[in-house]
Amino acid sequence: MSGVMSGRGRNGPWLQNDWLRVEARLDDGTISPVASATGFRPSERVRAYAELADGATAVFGRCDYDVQPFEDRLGRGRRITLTSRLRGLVLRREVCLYDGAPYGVTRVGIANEGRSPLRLAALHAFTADEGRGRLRLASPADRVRVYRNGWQSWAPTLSFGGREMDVRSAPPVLSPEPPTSEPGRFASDDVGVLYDADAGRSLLVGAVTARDFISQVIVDPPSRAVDARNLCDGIAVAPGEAAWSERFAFDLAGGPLDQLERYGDALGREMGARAGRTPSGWCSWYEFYTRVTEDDVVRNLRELERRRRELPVETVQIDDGYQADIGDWLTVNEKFPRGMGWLASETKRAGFTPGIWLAPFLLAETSQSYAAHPDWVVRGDDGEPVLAIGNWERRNFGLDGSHAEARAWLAQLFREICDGWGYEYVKIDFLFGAAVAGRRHDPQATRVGAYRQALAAVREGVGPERFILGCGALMAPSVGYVDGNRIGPDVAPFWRNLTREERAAPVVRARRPDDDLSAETAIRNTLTRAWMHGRLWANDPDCLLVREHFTKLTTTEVRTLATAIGLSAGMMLSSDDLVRVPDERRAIISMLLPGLPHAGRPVDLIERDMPETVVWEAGDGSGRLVVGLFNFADAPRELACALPEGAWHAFECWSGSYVGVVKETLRSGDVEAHGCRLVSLVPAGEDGAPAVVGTTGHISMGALDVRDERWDLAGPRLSGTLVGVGAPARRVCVAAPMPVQSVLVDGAPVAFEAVDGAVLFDADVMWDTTFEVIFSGR
Ligand code: 9PG
Repeated sequence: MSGVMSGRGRNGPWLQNDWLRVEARLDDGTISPVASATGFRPSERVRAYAELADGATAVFGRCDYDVQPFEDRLGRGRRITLTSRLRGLVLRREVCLYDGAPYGVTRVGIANEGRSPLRLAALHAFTADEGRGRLRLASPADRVRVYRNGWQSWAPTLSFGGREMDVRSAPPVLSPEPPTSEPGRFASDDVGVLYDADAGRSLLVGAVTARDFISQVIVDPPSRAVDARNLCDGIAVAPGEAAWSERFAFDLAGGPLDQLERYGDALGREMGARAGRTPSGWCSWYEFYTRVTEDDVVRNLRELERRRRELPVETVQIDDGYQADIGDWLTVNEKFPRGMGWLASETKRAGFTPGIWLAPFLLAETSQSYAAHPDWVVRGDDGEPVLAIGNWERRNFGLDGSHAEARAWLAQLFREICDGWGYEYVKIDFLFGAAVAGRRHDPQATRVGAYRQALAAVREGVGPERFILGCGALMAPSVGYVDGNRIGPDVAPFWRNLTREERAAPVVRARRPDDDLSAETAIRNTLTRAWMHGRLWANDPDCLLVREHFTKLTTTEVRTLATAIGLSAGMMLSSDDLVRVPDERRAIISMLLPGLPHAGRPVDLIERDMPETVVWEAGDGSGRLVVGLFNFADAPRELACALPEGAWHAFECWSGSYVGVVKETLRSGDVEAHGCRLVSLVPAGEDGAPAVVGTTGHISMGALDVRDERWDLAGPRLSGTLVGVGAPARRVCVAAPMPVQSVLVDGAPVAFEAVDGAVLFDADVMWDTTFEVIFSGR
């Protein structure tokens, strides 16, 4: 079939393409999507409705309809519009199918045909929850799995069993709304996935636009319900006017990870994602925190200059600690005697991009800015400023992005930071502050609308080319303004934040607490949000900490952190006092530079709260794979990963050892608690030709750090170039089906270790270095 077909059935119109058929009913305005290939029909009657602020609901009655071809940012297709006229208002629902996409897209609108304004509490665009509309599931609720996304950078994102408790979240940091407390009821932000394990079928519903409203997808397996809704903040729809929900994609094809990747593509396209650059850098926060001084930054700048080959980072970013107060960004404290402009020039002179942190959407109660402009913050019904977050031992209020003066101040602030001081990279933090619920200058501004107005003002001041890294940022509503975004909670120099009782008597917890700052929870989001990278922005998985001083992380845990960050292909930001980092630890940073060109995939994302298996495909025609196997348990365990067909040479990076030839399943053997295995897999060709199986120099284990690999039968010899990137000292593993006579590095013989089926040798690679493995004839 080519393109979307449409027709009229007994109950109403339908649309159909290769993936999906959607039937609409004219008696009640419901729709029923069914997967063309499998017949999967999650619900027979998916409703849409509007909730008014006075508690009334407006539901579809009998509908008229219209079917039209259309074209939008997601492609060409056909659209059904259902229209239901009620007393004084009209409800509309659009359903779109595309010629070239597996998902459908729907939205609901309300037009006011009465004489007084309507106030909107919520718009529900895709609700399967009652009577014949309830979800049809093959699995009992506890076998259903739910992928749950958080509303902002730091919010936990993970998969749950269908009867578990949702995250214990407290607004506004972890949730935009008070938490639900019923087990099995999940409030996912922007997008949610329900996976019916026994049937092997998956339903994704997610907002592909995020311009006006907060989108939540409530997934409730015990009630067999899904509800994709927008929180409308009580805005008024004036007589003669209309309001539309965001556009929600619904996808029944393939598995959860494919669906999330497709959803990310659609959201990125709809919102004009700025994705492409993935800078690396050094950040002052996780070593110096607010105590940071000018000397600390300069010392690290010099060290980076000295070690440019080993640590080729682009950006040196000063974090929280230079400013006089939250909101008073242009007043610098005494710890930076030469000023921030001087530091920016010094950073540039050393060959790095100067970066700086601000929390531009917060005003501290103690700041000069708040004293001068108390009308720029979001207020409650009582007229008092709304607390956005208590931090830095003071109350901090949310900036009102609907206030033109506040926006002008933002734009001017960033012009001074960028054009004036010379910063080319801004980390803008605590952004959710502009999206707290409350009263704003423009009563028609929604939280998301005002948030985006504030972001637009920052972008205006920063300019179109410079890099903006979001943090504490709303997710979908930030797409199009930020170049990078933090996708998890703060990393910490310890694995887990234990309570005092737990330190005294260690217990194995069923699940990690939700609001922890720790290496473990940072890694969780690094893996569970890897699909966002390159689609919505560059992912910032938060900093890599490798130091041996001022840390409780073990070598094992440091390697696990590095492996997760590296395989995510996100930004590599180092945050140690580098002069104190020993060589072997510094080599771990080097291994992530440059970063991978695309993200690895957490293939068991929906199966457990922390994915254990990440697969990266080189995608360069070599067939090479890199697999990360993670043991997040607190005791040693064996891990396994199903392999594509064929035989594979396997090499493990952290142990530097040749594993052998494996087929069907890669088994890790016992992996220590919090540990991982990083395995390079190269197809073992039928001809048995030698090949580089892996190196310990770079996270790609050969894909990016070995070039011009050549097998010469006449030698017989395998030759190539070890590229001068990554860790200087590295081990190289070559599959050797016959005895090796000698190994040459840059033309000189070196010692090698022959094991069954392979040969291993060490090379110091500062600059591109040739190697030759010479075999003793056949
Ligand atoms: C600077 C830091 C770093 C860090 C950011 C952010 O109170 N809190 O809930 C809270 C959460 C996160 C946080 C600080 C406080 O860290 O993520 O990278 O820039 O601000 O203050």
